[in-house]
Amino acid sequence: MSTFDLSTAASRWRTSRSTRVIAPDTERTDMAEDGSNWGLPHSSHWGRFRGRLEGDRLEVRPYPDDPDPSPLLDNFTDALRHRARIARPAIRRGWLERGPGPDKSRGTDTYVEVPWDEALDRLAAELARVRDDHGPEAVFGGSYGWASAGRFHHVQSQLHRFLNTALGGYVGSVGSYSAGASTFLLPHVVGSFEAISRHNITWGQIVEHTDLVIAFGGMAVKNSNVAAGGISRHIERGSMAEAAARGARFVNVSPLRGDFPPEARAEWIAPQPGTDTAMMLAMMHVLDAAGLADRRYLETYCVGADRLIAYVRGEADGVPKTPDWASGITGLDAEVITALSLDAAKGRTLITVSHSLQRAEHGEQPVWAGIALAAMLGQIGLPGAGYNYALGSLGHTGRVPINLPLPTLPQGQNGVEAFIPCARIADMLLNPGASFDFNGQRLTYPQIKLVYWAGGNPFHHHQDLTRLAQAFAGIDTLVVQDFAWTASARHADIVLPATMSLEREDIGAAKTDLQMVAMRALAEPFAEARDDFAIFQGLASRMSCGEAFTEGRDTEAWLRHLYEPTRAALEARGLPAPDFDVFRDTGEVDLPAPVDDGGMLRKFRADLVAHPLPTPSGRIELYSETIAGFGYPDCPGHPVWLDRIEVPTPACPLWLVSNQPATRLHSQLDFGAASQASKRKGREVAYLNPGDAQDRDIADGDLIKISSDRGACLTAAAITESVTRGVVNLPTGAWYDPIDFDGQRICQHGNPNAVTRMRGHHGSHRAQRDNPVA
Ligand SMILES: Nc1nc2c(c(=O)[nH]1)N[C@H]1C(S)=C(S)[C@@H](COP(=O)(O)OP(=O)(O)OC[C@H]3O[C@@H](n4cnc5c(=O)[nH]c(N)nc54)[C@H](O)[C@@H]3O)O[C@H]1N2
Ligand SMILES: Nc1nc2c(c(=O)[nH]1)N[C@H]1C(S)=C(S)[C@@H](COP(=O)(O)OP(=O)(O)OC[C@H]3O[C@@H](n4cnc5c(=O)[nH]c(N)nc54)[C@H](O)[C@@H]3O)O[C@H]1N2
Ligand SMILES: [Mo]
Repeated sequence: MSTFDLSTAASRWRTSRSTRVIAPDTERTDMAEDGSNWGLPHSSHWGRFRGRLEGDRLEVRPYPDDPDPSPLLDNFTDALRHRARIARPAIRRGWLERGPGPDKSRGTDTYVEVPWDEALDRLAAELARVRDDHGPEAVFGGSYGWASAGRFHHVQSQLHRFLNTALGGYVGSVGSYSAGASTFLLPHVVGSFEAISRHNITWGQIVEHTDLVIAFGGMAVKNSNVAAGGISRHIERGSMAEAAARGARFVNVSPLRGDFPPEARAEWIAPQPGTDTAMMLAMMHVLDAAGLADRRYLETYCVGADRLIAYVRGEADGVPKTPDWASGITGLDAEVITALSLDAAKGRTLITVSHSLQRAEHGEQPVWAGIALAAMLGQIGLPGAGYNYALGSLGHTGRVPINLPLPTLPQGQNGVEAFIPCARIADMLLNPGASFDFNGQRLTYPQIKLVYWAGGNPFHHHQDLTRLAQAFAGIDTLVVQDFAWTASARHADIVLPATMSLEREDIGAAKTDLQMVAMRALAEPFAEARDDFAIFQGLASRMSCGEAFTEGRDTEAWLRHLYEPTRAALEARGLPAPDFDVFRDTGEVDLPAPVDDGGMLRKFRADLVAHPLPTPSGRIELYSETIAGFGYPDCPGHPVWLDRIEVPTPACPLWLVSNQPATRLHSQLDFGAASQASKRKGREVAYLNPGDAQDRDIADGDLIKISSDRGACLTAAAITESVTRGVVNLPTGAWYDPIDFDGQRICQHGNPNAVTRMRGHHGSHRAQRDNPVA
């Protein structure tokens, strides 16, 4: 047994090394003639590639047919043998010495490495203890997170299957941090999240038809770079360039200029964060006053337009929602709002609202108001026009999903009924037995003793991390299974080293990708790391359910088994349907491109009697009796302007925008080359406007502290005109590295969730990430 102190781990992994990703055109010149026998195929959420091991480094070449490969591929190059990897199972000293139980030293304790057999024996015994003493409803296995692209080793599926088999179930979670409010709002108002965000407007329609795209929250290609399960071709930048060349106009409504690629030649309108609903209501006011609201569309296809228009005119509350009124809230010139509204009525206009807007306070409102604005323009259901929720937020949008079975690991039956919306993790742990509202239901928080996290990083993704640490201090046992010593691993009692996807065989697939990819093992597992499947197999056999968990299959047998439904479906359609060995040898199989038919909203426009929407009225609900019936003061029956609960004050005068990082996927591979190259002196960079910098005597490159009532973090300052006045932009994902400083717990690496606010919400739930800071 050896011991080591992880308090120094954070500085150890922060070393950057130089690497390169070979560009696609360089690639073809030194490859074999057909380009196919260099390295082995693999895939990730940020793109397909081939890889070849050169010593400890992985040489990576993007998929040659990808027109715009992601810079994130660079993060793989030095990852395999990086010292941030977990080498052996490790147990927190306090847990080893004192046994399971509440413990405030989670996050500051040291670890003892143990052999696999000992780690699995102890964990199996602890799982059995909690099950037998408290039942499976004392185990939280929601385990929110992105994990890796491979569909068999998808670790949440593996974990859920294991917990169902060994315990009879677990407390799970619903929803996502991505779309916590919109996922539950959209079905009440217009239709499912999939129908409105996915099978709707495509990039092809925009290239061909759209005159004006008004994108609330922008369409940053750094975001659409990414799609869960994989993405073979990044078409977003090229599509925007093509549309712009035809004369399409893009308007970037965002605090950051960089939320569109330069190729789109977007105009930039920057309202203060959290005020978009006021801008949208004022746009409705302009259309109504100018007689440009499409009365026929509103009366035929919508319900509740009159009530909403009465509110817009001020008949309901005495406040007409004019551009002047919105100017005072958004900080925009009234003329800018008026001109944009009039332009929107001139041609084919598409309104989009990104995920980011609904992740803030009153996040239902801009999603719903965006629909209302598009309904007033009367174009919902036309090619390239109307409304598409979150188009451009991920690589899944703007593409029609494939209607074909894809590999998925069966998870079995969960016998536990209790669940939480995923962002309620800290609320649940701190308030067992308390009741809370969710989407019209009243639910109760269960009493959790053991949390098992695999494939997600709560000390990255949750808000108010000081409070999250307090929540985890109260449970008996925290298990984290990951390939790297993340902040979550450093708070865990039992840490199990998993392989990276690069070290195992798998199948990459996504509903919005036209190829399924054989992900080949490119390297031997690091140190004693084991595949997630093998870890659960080891636990299941100790808990007398090994056979039920594996069904007698090893990895190879599972891959063949999971491939078969797709192959059979291809064959049934008379398409090339190679058997598994051919698929693995060639590295890919083509899936049939679905028809771009505009989906549900197009059909609804063509015939609303034959194709009503799945809402109570069958129409678009600009007023919803269902939502009004919930009686939530912060989400009444139609979209309204509700001010932010925390507004800038003299003590916290700036607004923090903690958006998705351009150089990694969330916190994954933060130690990788692309991510490290974006840091300054090992710290995450915060961007601010020259005016705001000057007011505070901040020079480019200075070390700055960002703080709120909840906590603080240290970052390097970068000064840029691309951030609007009053806003500081600190992308998320820097590994949380807290120290005690001046009586405060602060993150010395620049994780914005050290300062962000967490607020659950009646109608849905959300993790708020925009709030005032000093
Ligand atoms: N302030 C702020 N906070 C945010 C956001 C924001 O914009 N601002 N965005 C939110 C959103 S939308 C999301 S989706 C979340 C993302 O939150 P997460 O999905 O939790 O973030 P990731 O960093 O992707 O975490 C994945 C973890 O899984 C590990 N992993 C990867 N592959 C494997 C595997 O094969 N096996 C095992 N065992 N582990 C693996 C990785 O090392 C990593 O630690 O963050 C949310 N939090
Ligand atoms: N490279 C990379 N790409 C990713 C991810 C990643 O981690 N890295 N994560 C993926 C995931 S899981 C998701 S869910 C999506 C998330 O997709 P989004 O939530 O759309 O992504 P963000 O980058 O947080 O936000 C987009 C932009 O919205 C702007 N914004 C913030 N607040 C406001 C506001 O109040 N009003 C307006 N008008 N604009 C505002 C910010 O300037 C921000 O850059 O991204 C995906 N893509
Ligand atoms: Mo997300």
